[in-house]
Amino acid sequence: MSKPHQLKIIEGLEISVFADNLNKPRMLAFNPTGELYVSLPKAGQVAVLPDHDRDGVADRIMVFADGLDRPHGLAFSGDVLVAAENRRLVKLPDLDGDLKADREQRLSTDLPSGGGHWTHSLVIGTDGVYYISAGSSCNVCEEKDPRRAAALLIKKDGGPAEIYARGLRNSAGLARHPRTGELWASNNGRDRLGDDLPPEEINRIVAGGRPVAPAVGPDGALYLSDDRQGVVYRITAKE
Ligand SMILES: [Ca+2]
Ligand SMILES: [Ca+2]
Repeated sequence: MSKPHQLKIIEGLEISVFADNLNKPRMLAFNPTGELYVSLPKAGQVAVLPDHDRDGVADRIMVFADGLDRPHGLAFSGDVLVAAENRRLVKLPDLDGDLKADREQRLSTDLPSGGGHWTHSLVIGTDGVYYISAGSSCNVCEEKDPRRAAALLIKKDGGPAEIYARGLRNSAGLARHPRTGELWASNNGRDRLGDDLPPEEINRIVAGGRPVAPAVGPDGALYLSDDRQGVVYRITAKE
């Protein structure tokens, strides 16, 4: 485990551990009935963290899907979980609602992979299309593959990944504006200059032009994953 770091939180908010002992947890997504899903790329799994007694702590950690290739981005299309793996985009329907995926439906096998920045984040547009981040293949270089350092688009019914926006070195965080539907993307800058350099940016992606992601729960709390500590935190307003 890497060195623990000090968490800082602004006045008036409270942070607590929602779930721990997770293997490098990354992206979070809530299903329509309020269960939290987390991707565990190193384990090749997606886990679900139900909190049915609503005490602000996950009741247990359940494996929802296993044997995946570095699943990272998660999003719900209705009540069906969609996961962006290293090369593939897959739907993982849970037909009987037992919090275990029953089958795998392939949407695309066209995600660029190899080199650095293998994580693909995922957002589903209001029109059902899939927006997927594809980071650069290297730290600081002239990127040769035009589909790297980009946001990609896959049509609702699946198929090839087209370029949607360029000039995004590594957009680990993608989000859709709840009212306008516009895509917003964090951009992680170059490595090895320390934690504070270069200053990072958040981009609003305009059509034709451009944390680890948090998730808001049905209880109004904010949930954040910390892959270095293996923890999902829950943030609420102080009573
Ligand atoms: Ca609980
Ligand atoms: Ca099931």
